[in-house]
Amino acid sequence: MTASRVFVMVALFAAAQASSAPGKKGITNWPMWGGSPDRNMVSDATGLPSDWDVKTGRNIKWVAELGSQSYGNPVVADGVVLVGTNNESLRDPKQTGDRGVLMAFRESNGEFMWQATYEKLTSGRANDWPFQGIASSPLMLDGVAYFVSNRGIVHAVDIQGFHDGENDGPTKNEPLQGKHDADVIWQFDMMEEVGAFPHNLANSSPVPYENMIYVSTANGQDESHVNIPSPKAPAIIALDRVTGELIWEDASPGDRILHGQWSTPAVGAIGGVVQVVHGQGDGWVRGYEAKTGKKLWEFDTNPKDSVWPKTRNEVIATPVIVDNVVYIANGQDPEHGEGVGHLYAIDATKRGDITETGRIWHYDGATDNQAIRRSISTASIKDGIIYHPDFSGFLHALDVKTGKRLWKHDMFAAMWSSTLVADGKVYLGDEDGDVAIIQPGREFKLIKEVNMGSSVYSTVITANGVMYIMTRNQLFAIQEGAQLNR
Ligand SMILES: [Ca+2]
Ligand SMILES: [Ca+2]
Repeated sequence: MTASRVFVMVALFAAAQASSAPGKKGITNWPMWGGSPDRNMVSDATGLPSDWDVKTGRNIKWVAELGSQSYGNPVVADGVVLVGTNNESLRDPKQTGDRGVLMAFRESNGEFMWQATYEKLTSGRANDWPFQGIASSPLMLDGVAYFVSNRGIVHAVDIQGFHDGENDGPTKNEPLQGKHDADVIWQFDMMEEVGAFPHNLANSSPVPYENMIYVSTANGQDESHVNIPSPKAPAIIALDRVTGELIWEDASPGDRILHGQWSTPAVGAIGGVVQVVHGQGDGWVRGYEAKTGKKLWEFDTNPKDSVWPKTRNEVIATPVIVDNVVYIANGQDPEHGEGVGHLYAIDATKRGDITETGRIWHYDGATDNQAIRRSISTASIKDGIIYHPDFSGFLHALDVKTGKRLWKHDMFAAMWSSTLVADGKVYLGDEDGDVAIIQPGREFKLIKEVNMGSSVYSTVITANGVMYIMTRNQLFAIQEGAQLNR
């Protein structure tokens, strides 16, 4: 990565953002969780398959082997695909044991390029759950990938690694500098620098605006599930993406964190103000002025009479911003099982406590047993319809203006993943490894269901005409007309 290339990429990204209006997304790159800062899980890609076969290799372009558990959703830019996984598919005998791993593959053929690996924290499952690997979906921007490791460290690394023949800085003293090692640019340790105490695992997916990236700290309870060791540590931070320096932070949840903080932030222009919107560990969603970190509004996603953990939930899902409205569901750690959930449309042009004033609609699992259950999934909004999965295995399609249910589909398996709406199809994977392909619209119609042979906790993405689906242990590149010889 050279300086001149950075400037070219900055200009290109500015142009891409200016035209980030619907119509371009996912046709070329998919450089972050949700494909764009608004996190809306839609793509305008065309020519995507509605059928493939992992056994015969029909419509499969390539397959890459991952660890045994993979939660860092794929992203694609600059000819490189990045995923987060664990170290159970050992690629370097010098880097053994339980580690979080970020793997880079060549987009064209799935060839392994490089990896960044991180030993587990010695504090164990309180901060860094065994074998969970890297759960952050990276942000790829201007030749740099930003992600959060299992050690609660925000890393900036060169997307091309050492394949460009340069050690990019400021960090130049990497202990491993082989072709298959990561070229680190900078790192920011959230435990050391802002006192964050990640509960079970740090997982945030960074989101950009201008010179900044925004990251959730995962700050939460200790293993007692009673004590919050670091109530003054921020829930969200803004870092300078060139230097890695802290620009602003906010610790609104304080000692009211219910459990952990695993929601990832979104960015969008709302009523003329660019906001960062973040679901936090006290069950509230908050909007900040992106530039300054000034808190603009806050919204409680739980009824006032709800009680943790039975009926009161945290926010793990990512907020989605479309036309000045924020869409968010609440839920709980999958370890807590099923329960009632809540899905909201929030008018984020309002200010202050907008729990009442900002509520456009509320799709309520507490009063309507047909409505949403606890959810950790992110919405897709397209053509006046919001598609939203829940952890109990139901996909809900609602009118986006009224919040009224159009249909509900039972996948008969837990869902950690989110929908992708693209090319006249809704793609959705579940814990049984089934990927449903559904016709978008006001009436339910199943086109096809394909089994991937292993659980799908990831969300389907698209880039350059290819779909990517990550199972627990493999990454599939899926393309109409491709044939993988097996
Ligand atoms: Ca380099
Ligand atoms: Ca370096």
